[in-house]
Amino acid sequence: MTRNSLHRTSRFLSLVLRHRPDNIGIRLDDAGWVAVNDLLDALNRHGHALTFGELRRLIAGNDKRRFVLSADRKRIRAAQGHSLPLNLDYPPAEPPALLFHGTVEKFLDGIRAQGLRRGKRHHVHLSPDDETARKVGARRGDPVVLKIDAAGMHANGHVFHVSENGVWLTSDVPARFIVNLTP
Ligand code: HQG
Repeated sequence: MTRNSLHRTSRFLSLVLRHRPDNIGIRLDDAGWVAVNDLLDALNRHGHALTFGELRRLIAGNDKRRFVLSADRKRIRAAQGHSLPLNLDYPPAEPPALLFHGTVEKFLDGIRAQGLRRGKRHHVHLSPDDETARKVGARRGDPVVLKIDAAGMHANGHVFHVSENGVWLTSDVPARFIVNLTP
């Protein structure tokens, strides 16, 4: 398999494991897992033939570690980013003092008025460092990085989770906890 076709399959896998398992006729369990064998069979039937070895290469080579194998390597799921109503069962975790959110200028008025909202996703996504947040913002244009007083939120009862691939998740971020949101 070429790098290009692995990349294409990886994007398709994001779609299937986060949003549309029905596209290839599979079901995810309540925590987003599916048996690797069932997934490979279904991908085969839908024009994305893949061996287990290629799947492992795809998982290891994924820039954001979007996919995770279970410890026994029999099941797979997306680490985060779902729009399906699942419970990823990440335990609550104590966040670092500061977290970062990458966005763009045009969203700042909305963020000032409402704080960070999760929209269609399960959570607001926060990055552990400025550089990662910059990349997230750059998906939409000139990035603006917001600094979040995560320690302050945590002290005020906000619950955080951290995904297997290091994304910090929380339900919403009230504007008062955004340290550098200029009026
Ligand atoms: C903005 C990618 C107006 C928010 C990334 C963001 C991430 C508001 C956009 C993951 C707002 C939502 C998630 C408000 C938030 N008013 N705009 N009140 N509150 N926004 O894509 O964080 O490649 O749902 O700033 O790397 O950009 O998919 O969230 O710009 O980890 O693995 O509304 O997606 O990962 O956009 O990205 P998104 P996000 P993957």
